[in-house]
Amino acid sequence: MPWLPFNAHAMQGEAVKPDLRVLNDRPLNAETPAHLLNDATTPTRYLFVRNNGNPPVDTNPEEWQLRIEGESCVRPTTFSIDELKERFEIVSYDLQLECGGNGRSEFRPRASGNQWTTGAIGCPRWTGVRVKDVLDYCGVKEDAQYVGFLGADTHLSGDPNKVVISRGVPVEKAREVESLIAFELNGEPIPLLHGAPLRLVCGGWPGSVSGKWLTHLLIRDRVHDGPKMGGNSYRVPCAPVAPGTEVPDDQMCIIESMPVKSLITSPRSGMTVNGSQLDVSGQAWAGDLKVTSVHTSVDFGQTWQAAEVAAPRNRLAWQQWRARVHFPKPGYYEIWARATDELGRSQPMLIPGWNPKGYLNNAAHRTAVQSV
Ligand SMILES: Nc1nc2c(c(=O)[nH]1)N[C@H]1C(S)=C(S)[C@@H](COP(=O)(O)O)O[C@H]1N2
Ligand SMILES: [Mo]
Repeated sequence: MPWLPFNAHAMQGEAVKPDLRVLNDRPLNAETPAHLLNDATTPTRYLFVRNNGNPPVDTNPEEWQLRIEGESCVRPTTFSIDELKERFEIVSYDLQLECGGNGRSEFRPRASGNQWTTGAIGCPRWTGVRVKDVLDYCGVKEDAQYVGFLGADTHLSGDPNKVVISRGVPVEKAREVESLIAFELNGEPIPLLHGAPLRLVCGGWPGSVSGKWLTHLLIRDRVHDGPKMGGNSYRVPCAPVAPGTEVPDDQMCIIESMPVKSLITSPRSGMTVNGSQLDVSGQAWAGDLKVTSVHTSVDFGQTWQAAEVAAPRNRLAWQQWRARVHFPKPGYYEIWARATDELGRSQPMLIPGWNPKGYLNNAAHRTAVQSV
């Protein structure tokens, strides 16, 4: 989608993302049905949208400025987008973006917030410059701990002094070669809903660290303390708790890498299948790690078969998998898929560790088919 001078399309999620399921239209939050996530690289029209505030009105890329500063920045510097492009190497990666609250709708007691089912995930192609190169140019002091972001979106309250969200990542994550200050999504200027004209992308971590409408990177001498870094936001109990427990603030830990997870993207749930065999495919990802295997079951987990799993297109990209499943006789079947990461951890079949805001639900995905 070309850059538009006004945010005319910001309030029209239906028009811009006609295939997504809208969970909230002010601000727009919309998720992708599993069967539309079959592509190796997620097309922009199928990428979920998660907005905490209102997108900025003026996102002219020619006037946009990115300011690098903070206690642990040696040479605070302001860049235009053209200067970023001229000074630093431009690179592209397929990077997974998954909302920390993906799967929230299944937690009991319920967690407040967007009731995401399975669709707050995508793996599109991002183009930009490396955060690392920009940090090196500006100088990072030895005491640096975190890189935080500020964006130009505005608070829903209308209060211009309120920051919508300002999260960040430890310096080591920011310095990974795949961590980008991106200006293109799938080869086009980033559209307004996804953070035009500039955003941070740190794949494999909760989507909330990938700041949209990026105006500032703050090199901090402490764990970044912007809005949504504390309390129950993007934090989970450091030790497991019983569902419904009120957890003291000092016992909550910041979510880092997302856990292993997978989706069945074909067949679409509810299909009728002719014959006794079916080709099944999907995506699997494991935060900072690789997926080493995916298994499928059509007998409610009594037996499992190994699927074929492709290599990721690059680190932090999801992996396509496929399998041929067999139905012993006509009838109703559920296809279950379960991925395992490099450390041997696989997806639970049931909802994992309850937490106050309903993050990190990586329970296995299931689809239903009728074999005739
Ligand atoms: N400035 C800003 N950045 C933001 C957000 C936001 O509301 N404002 N939402 C975050 C969250 S919670 C997620 S999951 C991702 C969603 O990115 P997308 O809308 O491009 O899919 O952006 C993150 N970056
Ligand atoms: Mo998110």
